[in-house]
Amino acid sequence: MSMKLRASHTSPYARKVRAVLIETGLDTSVEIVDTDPWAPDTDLPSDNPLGRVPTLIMDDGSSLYDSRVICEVLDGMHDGDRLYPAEGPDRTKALSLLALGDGMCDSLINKVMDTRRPQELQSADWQARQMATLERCLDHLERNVSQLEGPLTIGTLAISVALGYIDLRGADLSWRDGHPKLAAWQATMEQRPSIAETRPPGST
Ligand SMILES: N[C@@H](CCC(=O)N[C@@H](CS)C(=O)NCC(=O)O)C(=O)O
Repeated sequence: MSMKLRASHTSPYARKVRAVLIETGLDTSVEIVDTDPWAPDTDLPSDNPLGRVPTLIMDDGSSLYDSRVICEVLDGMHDGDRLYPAEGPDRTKALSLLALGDGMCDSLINKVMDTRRPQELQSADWQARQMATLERCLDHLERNVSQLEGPLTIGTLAISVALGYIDLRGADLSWRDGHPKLAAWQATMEQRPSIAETRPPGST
């Protein structure tokens, strides 16, 4: 084992990569190195100038980021069914779902980071905008839940991870209320080892 994944337990982007490692059977080939990107003395920028997790350190010491690139490169390293479909409508659909899942995480992180600022620097409007985006995405997924059916892709994994991130950081949304089809879909996803074994500590 010589590849290393710099990741934190709570990062949804890192969770997506860890789920891909399990789905592809590559989890035994990559060592997870716990990294807090917010620690003032972190050496993460020496591997990734963005200073973000996940960052994959390859055999030759070179680094890969961000999560979408890491997932696609890992997907080229195994012999099973591809999580990134070949060119065509299936790929377009998978990449769109991937963008939706990642974008939902972006919005929730934007909101959470704002709540961590001193009260006088916080913006209620900004926080409300992020939550409105999230609600809109949840409603969209509920209406289009059939898009999530079919073979597992990087897109459906990303949506499942995003819903898990709402359980961790946006539990007050009670997203399952009002989104019963999406909740049922996620309950099935939660049976998969890649989702069950990567659940962030402290999530519902
Ligand atoms: N688009 C990136 C997002 C990565 C990201 O924002 N990671 C967060 C943790 S959840 C981070 O490391 N933030 C530290 C920072 O922005 O300084 C990806 O998909 O990998």
